[in-house]
Amino acid sequence: MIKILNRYPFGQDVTDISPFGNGNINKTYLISTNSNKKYILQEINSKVFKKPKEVMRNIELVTEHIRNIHRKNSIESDQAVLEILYTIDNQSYVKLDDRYWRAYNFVENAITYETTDDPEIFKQVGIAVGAFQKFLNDFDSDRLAITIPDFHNTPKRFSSLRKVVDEDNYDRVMKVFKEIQFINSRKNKLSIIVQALEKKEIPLRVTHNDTKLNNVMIDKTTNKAVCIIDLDTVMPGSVLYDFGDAIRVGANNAKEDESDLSKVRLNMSLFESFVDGFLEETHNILNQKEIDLLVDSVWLITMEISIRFLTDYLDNDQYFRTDYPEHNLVRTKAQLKLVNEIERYYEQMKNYIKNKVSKM
Ligand code: GN1
Ligand code: MG
Repeated sequence: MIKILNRYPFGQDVTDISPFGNGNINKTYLISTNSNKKYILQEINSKVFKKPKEVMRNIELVTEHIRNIHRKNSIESDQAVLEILYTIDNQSYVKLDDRYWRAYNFVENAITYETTDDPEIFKQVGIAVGAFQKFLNDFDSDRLAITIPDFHNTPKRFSSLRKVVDEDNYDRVMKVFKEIQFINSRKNKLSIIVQALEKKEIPLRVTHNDTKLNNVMIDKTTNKAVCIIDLDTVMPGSVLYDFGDAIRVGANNAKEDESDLSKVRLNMSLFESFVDGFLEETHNILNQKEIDLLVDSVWLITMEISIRFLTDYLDNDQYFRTDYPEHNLVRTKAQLKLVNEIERYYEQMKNYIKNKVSKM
C-alpha cells in the first residue's frame, strides 16, 4: 500500500491507515496525515468493475458537470461534490499488479447512517438524490460508459437466479424453496421498468444506481446532506432505480440484513419525508409515467436485490462480501419481508404521491 500512497502528493505525510465504511464490494481505507488532512483510499473490486478506467472516467465527467453548476450558482463546491484526487502524474487512479486504486478528499464533519428513524434526515437524503437528478438533467447519458451491463435489468437478474436454481451446484436450493416460490409467483411484474424504457415511455437519464442511505453524507452540525458518495455505478438508467433503492434502504427501520424479521417494517413517515424532499427537486423534470411508477420502483428494486442476494447465496457467495456463512440468505429473507411490507402499503404510498403532485 505504501507504493500506492507514494503516487499521491500526500504520500509522504501519511501517519495512519485504517479500514473504513461498510461497502459490500470495494475495500475502503481512511488515510490520516500529519497536516491533519484526511483522505479516502479505495481499492476498486475489479471482479465486479471489469472496466475500472471507464468507472473513473464516468465519475470525472459527472462530478465536473455538477461542480460547474455549483460554481455558477456559487455553492461551496468542495462541500457538495465528491472530489477525485489525482496522482503526482495526474492520473485519476493507480494501477499496480493488476489492482486498481483511487483516492478522494475526505468530507469533513459529516457522517453516514446505516438506518435512521428521523424523517428530517431522510428528507435531506431525498433532496440530495433529487438534486443529483436535477443537476444531471441536461447531461447526455450517452457520454457515459456502461460499466456493468444490465445492472438494473430485473428480468435478467431473474434469469440468473433461474440458472443457479437449476444448477444447484452447492446443494442449497432445498433450503430456499419458500423464497424461490415467493419470487416465482411475482415474476410477471419484473419487467415494468425495462419495458417502459424500451417503449420510451420514460427517458434514459444519468443515474447513481446505488442510492443507499449510507451513500449520502450528512453534516454533523447542520444535519443537511452535503455529498452523495459511491459514484462507481453512475451510468445511463432510469431515475426510478435511484428513487426505489433509496426508499428500500432508508424507509426500512431495520438494517438491510436484519435477522429478526419482525423489525423489518416500512415506515410511512420516512417514506413521506423522502418523497417531499425528492419531489421538491424533481417535480419539474419527471414525466407523468415516471411519477406513476415511483411506488412500483420501490417494489421492483426490493425484489431485484432479493433476487441478487439469493442468486449469490445459491452461487456460494462469490459476489457480495459476507460476514458469516448464511449472510446472503439472511439478506434475502429481510428484503423479501420488505417486499411484503411494500405490497401492504402500496395504495397508501400511491395516494400520498398523487396528492403531493396535485398540489405542486
Ligand atoms: C453493493 O458495495 P455497496 O454496498 O456500495 C452493490 C449494490 C447493492 C448493495 C446492497 C456494484 O453496494 O448494487 O444494492 O451492495 N453494488 C454493486 O447492499 O453491485
Ligand atoms: Mg456501492
